[in-house]
Amino acid sequence: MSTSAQIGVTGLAVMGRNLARNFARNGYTVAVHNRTVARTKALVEEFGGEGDFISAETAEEFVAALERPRRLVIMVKAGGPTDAVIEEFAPLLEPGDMIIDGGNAHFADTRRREKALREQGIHFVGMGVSGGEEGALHGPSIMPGGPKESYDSLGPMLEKISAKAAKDGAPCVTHVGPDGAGHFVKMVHNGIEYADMQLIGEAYQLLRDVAGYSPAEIADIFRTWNQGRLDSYLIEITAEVLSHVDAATGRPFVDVVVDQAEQKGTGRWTVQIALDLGVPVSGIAEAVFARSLSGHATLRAASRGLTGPEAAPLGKEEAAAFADQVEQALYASKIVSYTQGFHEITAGSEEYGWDIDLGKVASIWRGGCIIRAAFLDRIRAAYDTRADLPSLLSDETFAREIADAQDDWRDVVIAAVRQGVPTPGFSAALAYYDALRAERLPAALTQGQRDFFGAHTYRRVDREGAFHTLWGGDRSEVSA
Ligand code: NBP
Repeated sequence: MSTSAQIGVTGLAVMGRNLARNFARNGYTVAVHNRTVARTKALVEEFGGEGDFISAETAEEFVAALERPRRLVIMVKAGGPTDAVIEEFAPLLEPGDMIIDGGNAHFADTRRREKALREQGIHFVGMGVSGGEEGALHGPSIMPGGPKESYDSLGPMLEKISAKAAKDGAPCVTHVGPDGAGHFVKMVHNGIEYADMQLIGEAYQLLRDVAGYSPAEIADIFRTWNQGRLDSYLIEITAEVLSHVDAATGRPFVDVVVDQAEQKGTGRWTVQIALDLGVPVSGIAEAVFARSLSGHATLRAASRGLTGPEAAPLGKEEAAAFADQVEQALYASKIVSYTQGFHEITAGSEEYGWDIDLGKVASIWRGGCIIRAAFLDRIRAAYDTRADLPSLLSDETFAREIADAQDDWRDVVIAAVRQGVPTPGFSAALAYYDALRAERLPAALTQGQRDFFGAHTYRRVDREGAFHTLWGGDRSEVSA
């Protein structure tokens, strides 16, 4: 047993405990600490055999157990508790030591904390961790931000405990960028996760209501899709959930679960920040709103009597053909939601001067995290080919795939609208695609209206400058 630890973890609920075990299983000596001492004791009693742990009951003991420069990971509830823990430990640390916040912090909090600790010479690393408790134990996708020099010392340890991409064994961790970059990227990851799940949900609903398949049949369809370009963790677990039968009733599990989902934390932040940055993340926003709508039980009950088309399930052959079309629509919509998510990362990177490497971001999401997907290799390849790609849709391969998918994508949205199946994700993705490729948008009319009611001025297509039309007078145009 060593007397000094290479890393320490404070906050030993599910995430912290498993992260500490992961470090220990990888040969590091880990100091462990928790506000309530019982959790520390339980960890060492249950899992002490997995590696070298140094158990600390007080903050002073914990800090004393760490080799220098100290690496201290905080895994407590995000928000006030994280500030409380930083306030407790920072005075005990020395310049050059590192505080690593692995919680789900808002990136603005991370920026604030990094700035304050930098003034004390302490390196603060805001570290996004994805993959839940299983990931924390067996290998998460890790998105650390903070000073580059801290990564020189911390990176090799993170590379050891992180997930490894199935394709090439590369560690799913990289130094994302300064201060809040890591937590920002983790936030957008979660936003994309919301969109992915919404699109999968819409595909399921269409296969059920329009094609007339049972959950078990739909599970088989998802299994087939998982062999192709949609190969991903979320498609895989969707098949598992859909094929599960409720033991108590013998009914499909999905039919006995209340159809109300929560929307909180990072998914919502992704949309709020996108609004601040002026980035259209309509697919992610629709996913957040769809969850929000699902939770309005009273409103939904009051609206059930509203009229709409009756579902008329397709015949067997038509259903199979429709399922193929839904795969196309799902894939095309997925490309759009990743396009939007990467746009938000680009905008954040520009706004805060983070210089984020988008190809690397795609690369570290290939293992450990919820959105891990074969598809991310293609995104990485797109950014490797051209680092300044204006949008994923500008990549030749993705553009061609969307071109191939689009007739089916449109047919699916038409079928959904005709049959009254809500597909806000598919529809928003298609509208985004059509808006981007449009020669002219009605924003010109919007500008005319704004100039009419508020003299907000407009620009012209044929001349530089700002102009105003004298709407209340002779309607002549003046330079503004
Ligand atoms: P929780 O988010 O449930 O937090 C519980 C931990 O926070 C306990 O160790 C608790 O100590 C500690 N804590 C609290 Br609450 N207030 C404290 C305070 N004022 N001072 C010191 N410690 C305090 O734990 P979790 O689910 O393991 O998540 C940890 C972090 O990881 C969170 O930020 C979470 O958002 C993030 N995260 C979670 C997941 C996931 O799948 N769960 C995934 C990715 C990231 P106590 O034992 O004394 O009460």
